[in-house]
Amino acid sequence: MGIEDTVAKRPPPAIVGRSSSHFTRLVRLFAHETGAACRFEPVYDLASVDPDDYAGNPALKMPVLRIGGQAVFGAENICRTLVEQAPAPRRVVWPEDLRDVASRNAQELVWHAMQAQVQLAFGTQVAGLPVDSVYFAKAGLGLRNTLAWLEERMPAVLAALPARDLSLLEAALFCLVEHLAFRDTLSLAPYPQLTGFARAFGARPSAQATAYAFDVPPAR
Ligand SMILES: N[C@@H](CCC(=O)N[C@@H](CS)C(=O)NCC(=O)O)C(=O)O
Repeated sequence: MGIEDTVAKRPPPAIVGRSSSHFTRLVRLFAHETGAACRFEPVYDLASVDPDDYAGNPALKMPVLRIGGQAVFGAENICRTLVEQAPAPRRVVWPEDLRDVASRNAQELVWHAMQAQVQLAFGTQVAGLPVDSVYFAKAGLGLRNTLAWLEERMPAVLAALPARDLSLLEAALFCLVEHLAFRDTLSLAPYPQLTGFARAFGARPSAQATAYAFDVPPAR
């Protein structure tokens, strides 16, 4: 059997994650934007401690991209892999292309807010731990402070971004803001700039094709 036959027999790339997860949505959005035909494999049980349920990720985290017999762990790694393998080049602004402190801080804070969402949702909703613990109270306050920071500075940061088809910063911010609404984490009323940005970004076909939803396991 020749190498072409081996490659031809490889399964198409698959994104392993959850339709309700913002990190997963980020990579699904990039897959759509880059024209990558990826299957989707839902992780139904968030409490599973079997790495096989996370495509072999020892951290027991998603998303994971199965591609060419390998597993790529983590949203940013996966986005980079999808762009590298895209049939047509896309101009993407990556974190290392951010040239000023405000935009670099914005990227850091968007990642932070996404992680805080995971902390709050996993801790209080999945694990059922007390919401009034200082662990969650501090995370909630840090999240609101972060959103206020982004609300004030994001318009100038976005205006200063280089020419692009897509930036990781904008795509991640969109997934964050829509996720806050989807999970009803807090009122978005104090953040009109952020919700306005999400409304505009949400018109992209990639955003419309990746709406949040809860995956339902097949009936046995
Ligand atoms: N650094 C990881 C973080 C991914 C992450 O936190 N994913 C969440 C879902 S949105 C997860 O795996 N949650 C399950 C858990 O925390 O146990 C990435 O960038 O992909």
